[in-house]
Amino acid sequence: MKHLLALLALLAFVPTHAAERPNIIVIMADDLGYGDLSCYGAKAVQTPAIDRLAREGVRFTSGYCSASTCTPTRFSLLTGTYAFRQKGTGIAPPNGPAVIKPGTETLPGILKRAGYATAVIGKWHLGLGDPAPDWNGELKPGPLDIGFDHCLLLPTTNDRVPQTFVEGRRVKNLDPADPLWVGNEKPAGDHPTGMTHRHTLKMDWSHGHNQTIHNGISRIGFYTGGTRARFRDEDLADVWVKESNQWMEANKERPFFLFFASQDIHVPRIAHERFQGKSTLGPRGDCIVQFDWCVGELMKTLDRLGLTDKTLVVLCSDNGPVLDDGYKDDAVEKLGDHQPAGPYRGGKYSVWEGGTRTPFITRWKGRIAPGVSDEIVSTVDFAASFAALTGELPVPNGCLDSLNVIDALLGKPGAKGRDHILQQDNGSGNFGLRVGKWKLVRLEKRVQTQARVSKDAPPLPGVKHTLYQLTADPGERTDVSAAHPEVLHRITTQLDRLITDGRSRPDRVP
Ligand code: NG6
Ligand code: CA
Repeated sequence: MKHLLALLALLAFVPTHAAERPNIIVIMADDLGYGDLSCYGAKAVQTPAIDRLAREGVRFTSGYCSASTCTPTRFSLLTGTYAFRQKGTGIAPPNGPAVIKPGTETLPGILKRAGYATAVIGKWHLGLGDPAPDWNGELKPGPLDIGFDHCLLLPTTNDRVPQTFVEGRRVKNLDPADPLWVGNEKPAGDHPTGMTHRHTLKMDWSHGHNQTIHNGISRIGFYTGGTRARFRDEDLADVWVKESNQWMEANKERPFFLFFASQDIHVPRIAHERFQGKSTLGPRGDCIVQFDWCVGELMKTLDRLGLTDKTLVVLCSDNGPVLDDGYKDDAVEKLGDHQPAGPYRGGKYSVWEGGTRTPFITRWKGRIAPGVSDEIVSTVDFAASFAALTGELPVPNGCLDSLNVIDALLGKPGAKGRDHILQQDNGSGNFGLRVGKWKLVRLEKRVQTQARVSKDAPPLPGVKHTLYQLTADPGERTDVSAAHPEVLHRITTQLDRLITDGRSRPDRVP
C-alpha cells in the first residue's frame, strides 16, 4: 500500500505529454540588426562563434522580435503577450516600476512548472519594484517574483542610471553607508553632468545622454552614491559570461533555462579593451565582436559540461539596428557599405521590416538538422513553443499572443511557422502586419479636418495604411495599396481584429 501511494505520488508529477527537457538558452542581443552578423552577409565584421551556431542549426530569414524597442520586446518574450495590450510597456525609465506583475503567466514560470532551474543574466529593462524601485532595500517585484530563481542584472540599460548590478533582490555590493539615490532632477551641490563637464567625457553625447557622468560617460538620469556597487562598462560582457558559466555548471544535473540578455550592442558602445579596435566599424562593430565572443564562451561551456546535445540554443535580438543612438561613436562615419538592417527598411523604433526582422538562430545538436528556414517565427512564441516542448501548456488566459511554433523552431521538415507577424514600435500606435508576401504598414498621422474649430485645437489623430509586396519589394519602397484594394482591406481588417480581439492565441489549442 505504502509503495502504491508512493508510485501514485510520483506519477502525479509525470507530465501527460511526452515531454522533452533540453536545457534552453535564449541569447538576446541588444539593437543587433539583420545584416550585422557574417552569417547574415556582413563583411565588415566577422562573427565566427555565431556563424558556427548557424552552421550547426537553423538560420531563420523571417525571425522576428515583437517590437522595435527593448522593453516591449522583452515584455512579450517573457509573457507571451503583445506589449501594446498593456499600458506602460514602452522604454522603461531609470525609476520605472516592475512592468510584469506577479501572478502573470510567464515563460520562466512555465518552465519552472516543468521542473527547470531558471535564470536571467544581463540586461533587464522591465522595471523593478512597485510603485518604484527601492534601490537601498528590496527590489520587489522583480525577476524572482515572476518565475526566475536566479538573476544578475543590469537593471535598466547601460545608458540609463544607475550603473550598478542587481543580484536577486538587492543592488550588489551596496555599502549601506553610501546609499544609492536615483532621480530625474539634478541633485543640489557639485554634480558634474554631460552638460557642465562635456570636455572631460571619454565618449561625447550627440543627443540626450547628458546627465550624470559615470566612467567618463554621461547618461540618462541622475544618481549619487552606491560607489562600491558601480561597474565599468568595459567589464559587463566578462561578468555576464562568468556568471552564466558558473550558473550552468551549478545546474548541470537538471534542465535549465538561461535568458542571457547582453547589453551589446546598445549605446554607450564600450567594449572591453581587448575588443576595442577589432572591427573596421568603430565601437559598434567592436561590440558585435564582443557579443560573438560571449556566444563562443557559452558554447564552450556547453561542450565542456557535455551539454551541447542536451541544449536548445536560440539566438535573437531585441530590436533592429540604429547607428547614432545618442553618442558620437563613429557608427555613422565608419559604416562604409555595411548594411546593419540587411536589405530591409528602417530599424530600431520603426515598424518597417528592419525594426523587428532580426538575426534568429536555433541550434540543438543531434536534434536539429542544420539548414536555413524561411518560416516566420517570433520571440513572442517562445512561451507557447517551449511549453509544448516540455509538456506544459500556458494557462488559458495567459500568453495571449504566443503561438506554438516549436516544430518550425526545431527545423522539422514541412513544419509551418506563423501565418502572420504583427510588428509594433515603442507603443505609439504604429503597426506592421506581414501576412505571407504582403506587408501592411499602419502609421499614426495627424489629420486636419473640418471638425477643427480653431487653429489652436489639437489635430485629430488618424492612421495611414500602406501595402508592400515583400517578394518583389523587400525594402518596402513601393506602396501597392491602390493596385490591391482587396488585399489592403483584408489585412487592415485582420490587423484591427488582432488589436481589438485582445488575444491571438487560440484559448483551447496548444
Ligand atoms: C531612447 C534613447 C536611446 C536608447 C533608447 C532605448 C535618447 C535620446 N535616446 O530614449 O539612446 O536608450 O531610448 O533603447 O535618450 S532600448 O534598446 O533599450 O529600447
Ligand atoms: Ca534594444
